[in-house]
Amino acid sequence: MDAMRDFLDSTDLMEDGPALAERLEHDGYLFLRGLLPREAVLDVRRRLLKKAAAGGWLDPDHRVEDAIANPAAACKDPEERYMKVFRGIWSDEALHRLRTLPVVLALFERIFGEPALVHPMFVQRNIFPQSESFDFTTGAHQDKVHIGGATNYAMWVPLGDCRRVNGPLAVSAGSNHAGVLDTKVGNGAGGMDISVPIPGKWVTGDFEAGDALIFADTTVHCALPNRSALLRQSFDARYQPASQPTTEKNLCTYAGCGTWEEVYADWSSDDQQYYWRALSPKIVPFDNQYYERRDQMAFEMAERGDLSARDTLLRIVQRDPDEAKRQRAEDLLRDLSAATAQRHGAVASSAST
Ligand SMILES: O=C(O)CCC(=O)C(=O)O
Repeated sequence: MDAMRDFLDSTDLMEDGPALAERLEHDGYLFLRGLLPREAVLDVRRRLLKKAAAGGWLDPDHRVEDAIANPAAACKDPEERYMKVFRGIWSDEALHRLRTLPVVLALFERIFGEPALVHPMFVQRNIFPQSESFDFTTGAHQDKVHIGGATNYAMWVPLGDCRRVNGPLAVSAGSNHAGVLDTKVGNGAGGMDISVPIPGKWVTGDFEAGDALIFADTTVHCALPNRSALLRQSFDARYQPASQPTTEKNLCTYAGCGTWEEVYADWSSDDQQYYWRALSPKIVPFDNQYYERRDQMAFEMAERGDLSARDTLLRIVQRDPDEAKRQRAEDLLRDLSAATAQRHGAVASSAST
């Protein structure tokens, strides 16, 4: 990957729906400064950092608002120690409301020329600093294989200022024209990275709280490594024309976060709960071929003792509806752990002789 250039700033087009739509189609992304009110984003940042601190994710020797990560607590989705803290974060009422702010809905309505369906399912990310023993940098991938349905667009928003050193997102401009590219097992978010040369030109930038990056479901994107001491927090939500079909999984809660009733249990108001039902979204089946291929690759890797299959196996255990597959993944995880323990034992005994 060459040194990355800065995003093309589309803020000056913000009010011009057709011009935004044309640029989004051409480059595969839009970088918009100050789309969301900075104070609203910072408020959510404060709320989520409090939950992260309560879960032990932040260094207790620093102020919570400094967001300095506790390296000893470094963990990642979908590990259970991550999920234990994450469930409370994902259900945060103010976080959910950021995705559906009137300014955001109006922007997508201008781009689509019709009302937008905001997928109820969205991702909130907590990326611990990269270290020798920990790395959860998002690899280069496309969202279409994960989201399915009609063409949809992600909005990626950092919860606070996010400089290059903090690990913001990067996109390959123009890669949206290449269709769905071949994939391999990946270890970052999503667990499915591109396995072939990536078309387009990589761009990234420094974000301030309130800035947003919008990109198509075939636009290849990745994150820069988090080379700072801070926990990088962000969310990515998806939008599509309300007349177009989506898949059932986009109407569900985030995997491992319980039912909508459980998510809404602590909300202060029921305003906007189940908002999508009024739009009666059209549902089409999810195309599972990409996950099936990834999972078969992960099984074969694990059978060869390749530890990099671990995150995919964890995802299968947590998310796959097929019990036989879940069982196979659990058995392989057990074998990998036993092999790792044996290797550590052998290293320790050779060091002591
Ligand atoms: O925040 C990240 O590291 C990954 C985000 C991402 O892959 C997405 O928005 O689709």
